[in-house]
Amino acid sequence: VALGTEAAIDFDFEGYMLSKAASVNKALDLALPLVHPERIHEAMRYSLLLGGKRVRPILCLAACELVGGEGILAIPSACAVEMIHTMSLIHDDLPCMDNDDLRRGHPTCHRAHGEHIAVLAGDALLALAFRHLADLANYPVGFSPELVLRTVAELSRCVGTEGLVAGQVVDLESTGLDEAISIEQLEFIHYHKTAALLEASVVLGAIVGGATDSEIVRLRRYAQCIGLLFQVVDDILDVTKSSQELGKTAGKDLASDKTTYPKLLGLARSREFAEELLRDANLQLEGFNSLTAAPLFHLSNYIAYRQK
Ligand code: GRG
Repeated sequence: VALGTEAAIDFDFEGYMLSKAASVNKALDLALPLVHPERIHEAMRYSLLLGGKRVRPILCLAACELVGGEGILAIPSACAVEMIHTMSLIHDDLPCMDNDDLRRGHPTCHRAHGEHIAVLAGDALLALAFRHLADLANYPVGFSPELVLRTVAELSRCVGTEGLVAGQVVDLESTGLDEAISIEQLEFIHYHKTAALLEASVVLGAIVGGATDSEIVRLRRYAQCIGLLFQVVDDILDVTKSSQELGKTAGKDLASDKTTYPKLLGLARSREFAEELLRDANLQLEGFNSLTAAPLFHLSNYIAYRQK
């Protein structure tokens, strides 16, 4: 793979992920104290603080440092993107959407706290994300309000009908249909449901880190590639995992009514597509310092080669 420089090879990716996740967890804990009314704050803290790989906040911190910013500047953005991610998971799990019982190895928010509280916890996390992001008290004295405003504009765009909500609506509309949806529709869903927030995560980090417009263009493209890559690999793993479990050649996903890449393209072509997306993602990192690009380079490889 391109960019396999010595610096990138030597990089302790696991240590990096663990240490960044720890600083994000600390900041999230402080951003959401257990105050009155306790019941709602308990539910919000339950979903926000209990597990999660923190991929989005780590992308945000890594992008900030990549463009030469101090990581600390991206902490409010990192918290905001994780709050949005968590609220989207809470709402996605609700009985009126996916109706899931488990999330991150624990009962879903509505299972643990009741449906009415789960809806409100999601709403409140959405509001808190923007409140936290826009509060100048969360930045060093004298930090540019204009940059903060740009992050608010970017994040709000990725949440609504140009982002997460659009992806979710089209996904819901295409569930339970008799025939498979087209590759264009499948891509629309993934670009909006998954890639949009990954994109906002790197772009927010880049903005507060002082990125140039052309750096932002490249990082945006990087995030779109890894967002789609995440889903293509997910679909491939679904097939290979279940065929291993069942001892069959065709896994559960090829038989279910959900449209997936292996269903539309076949397994071999889906693997090739994943390789293309990985190459394209890493190509965007060329031209940056390979030492500071190492975290993002390893993150895309981790997404591509993960086994679960
Ligand atoms: C955003 C206003 C608003 C409403 C929500 C429900 C909804 C609209 C959107 C659904 C978004 C969704 C559930 C997308 C799937 C994203 C995804 C890839 C989740 C898994 O991410 P990981 O693996 O999970 O990073 P962890 O648990 O590690 O954080």
